[in-house]
Amino acid sequence: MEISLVRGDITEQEVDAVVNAANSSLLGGGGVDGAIHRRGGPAILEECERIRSVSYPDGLPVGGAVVTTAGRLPARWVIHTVGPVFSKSQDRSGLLASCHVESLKRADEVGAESVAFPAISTGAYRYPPELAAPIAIAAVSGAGTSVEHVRFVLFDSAVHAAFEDALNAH
Ligand code: AR6
Repeated sequence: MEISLVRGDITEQEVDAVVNAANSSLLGGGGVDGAIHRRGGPAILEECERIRSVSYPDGLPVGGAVVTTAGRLPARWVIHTVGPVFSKSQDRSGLLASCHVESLKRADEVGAESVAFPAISTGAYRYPPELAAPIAIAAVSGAGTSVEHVRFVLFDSAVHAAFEDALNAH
């Protein structure tokens, strides 16, 4: 698998699937989630609502992932995952790793060969990028997936630098 890093906007990526840093409701929010629903249009939300009512009436658990259409985005699918909120007193790295592994399982199920990830949990969920980046890189590298290209799409320079350090150290 090839892992690349770019600075940019996840909604503009021309890949098979983009990953959404969602919340358990799957009904939208700010950050990556807001941008994906805004640019992808209502088809994504409709499918999320259906998934909620059929499979996850209590919400998608942290560390889980589901796949929907990408609506009007250049990608074909959106994989929605729920990252952990950072905690100083509890190690939630396993949940953050699970987001990546489960997302790649959904990608395998639909046959996506290229997947773009944002820096899950490093925004509203306050995970320090220097902790999140090595977890994300290790989880993706060890996932045992058929996905050939993983692209981390980082919005700001500090997060990009943290991922660059983690990739170099891996
Ligand atoms: N493209 C790429 N990265 C982005 C974009 C974008 N368009 N917008 C923000 N980022 P966040 P979380 C970066 O908050 O921490 C939502 O309300 C951002 O700078 O999107 O997992 C959900 O509904 C940060 O580095 O996700 C949840 O309630 C990273 O993406 C909650 O936020 C993740 O920031 C999830 O929080």
